[in-house]
Amino acid sequence: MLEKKMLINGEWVAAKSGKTREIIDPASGEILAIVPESDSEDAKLAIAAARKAFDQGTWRSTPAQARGKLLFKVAQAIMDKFEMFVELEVKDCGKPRREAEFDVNDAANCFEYYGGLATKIHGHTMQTPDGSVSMIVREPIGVCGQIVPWNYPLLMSTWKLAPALAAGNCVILKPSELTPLSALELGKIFTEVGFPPGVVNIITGPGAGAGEELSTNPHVDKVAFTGGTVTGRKVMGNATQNIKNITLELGGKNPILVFEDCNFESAVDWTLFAAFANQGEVCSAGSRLLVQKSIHRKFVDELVKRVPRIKLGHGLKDGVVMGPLVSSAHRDKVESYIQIGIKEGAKLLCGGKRPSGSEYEKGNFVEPTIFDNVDPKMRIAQEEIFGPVLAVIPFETEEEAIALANDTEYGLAAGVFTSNLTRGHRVINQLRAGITWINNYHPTYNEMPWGGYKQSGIGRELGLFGIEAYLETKQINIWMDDNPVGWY
Ligand code: TXE
Repeated sequence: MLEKKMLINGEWVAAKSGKTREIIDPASGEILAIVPESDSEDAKLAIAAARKAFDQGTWRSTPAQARGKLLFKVAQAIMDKFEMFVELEVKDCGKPRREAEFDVNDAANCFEYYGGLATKIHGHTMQTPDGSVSMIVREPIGVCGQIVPWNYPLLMSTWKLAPALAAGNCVILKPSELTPLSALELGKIFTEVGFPPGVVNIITGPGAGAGEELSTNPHVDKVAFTGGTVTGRKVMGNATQNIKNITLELGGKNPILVFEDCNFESAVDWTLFAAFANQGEVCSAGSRLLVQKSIHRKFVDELVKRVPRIKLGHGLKDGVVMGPLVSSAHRDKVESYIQIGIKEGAKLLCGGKRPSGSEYEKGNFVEPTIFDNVDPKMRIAQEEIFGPVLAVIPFETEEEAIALANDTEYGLAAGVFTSNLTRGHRVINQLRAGITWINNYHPTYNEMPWGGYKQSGIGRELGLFGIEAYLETKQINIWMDDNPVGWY
């Protein structure tokens, strides 16, 4: 079994307390590795290392071109270790191989994208009424605490690290305590390609302790968090103590709006993908299907008919397209929501239970589940389940669909299916969501901003917005007249 260390100030170290945690393959129950269980003391050391690296200026004064080139090297190194990262992501968090392959490619592309953007950070000059020369320059924010979840361990780490480093910040990344392995492998790459010590620190361990230190410590200038809304609220509360810059990417209860004039085949396909990709453990998962009454029956029948095509199993096995949930605790949560749905009176059309068979006995599997006749006020229609559970709500009119779509505390993502693009656009314009799709669902691009309205978060990741989130803005005014101003 592999015993891992974490990365602080360019050194691979154990937790000061000596505590460790077993990392488990959620499909097989196999112990994959043992990692340090850091606490606030370790986090303080990592913060001090990042602070020193930032204040000494080595990284932020490294020419942008050189910073960009190092990020290109990270991208290349990820591709050189492609198969290792794919297997690690599958084993660590339970996703199917083809989704892990997408993630690893996307992570490399993201480092490349921000490597390119490093040289495009620039300010402005402004004309002023008194003839002084006024400039606006962009600078890194400083020390950034970055806290990421377990559903896309490599990709979420990348979305945080790549823009922050391109902008010249120094970082402490804390992966989820459940899935730290790909982040530690990324750490190796950072040291191999030549990042100076302290610029990237990676600490493993739980939110209480290490995570809280990152969001409260006064030497951290920014905290960037992806995770559940409940935890996000805590992180935000902690960060207010010293007015940290903050980015939050939180949960969702995202609607898929299917109109009677949709391309039926395509809408069915995308709906299944929206709901069940990555076992539904996706912040942007389409977890509420709003379908027009005239096609409701036919549409739902077709979904149910196709569900058996979703083969569950260990993500490395041929043909498997859905893995287990990340932990037994999380499966308990998802199963409790299924029971809530049944008690609330929703009609269980398929799934709702664990698959039978010896290959599933040691894993946290739950069958793809569809509830029909869901009342919009039910908990399964309002709360984020974060598993393979789709709630179907029929509607009559466009106005009703829009009202239903907006009727949750979340505002992350939404999809609309219609052959009438005018309608599609009209509907999207009225949806309170940051990521939207017409006639597709889920495609994401490193070049496009990612984030939500309402309680789905604050700020945006990716694209130009993603680098903005890691930059300060300074004005410099240069007086151009040698004569004394003569004010007094
Ligand atoms: O995530 P948490 P959990 C949702 C989903 C899920 C629920 C709980 O609904 O069921 O959240 O999942 C760190 N201070 N999402 O408990 O707690 C933690 O160590 C600082 C949505 O696993 O949000 C991990 O690194 N950090 C989601 C990270 O926060 C703290 C992805 C996320 O954990 C902390 C995952 C604290 N007090 C879950 N407590 C999405 N939006 O993609 C925990 N952490």
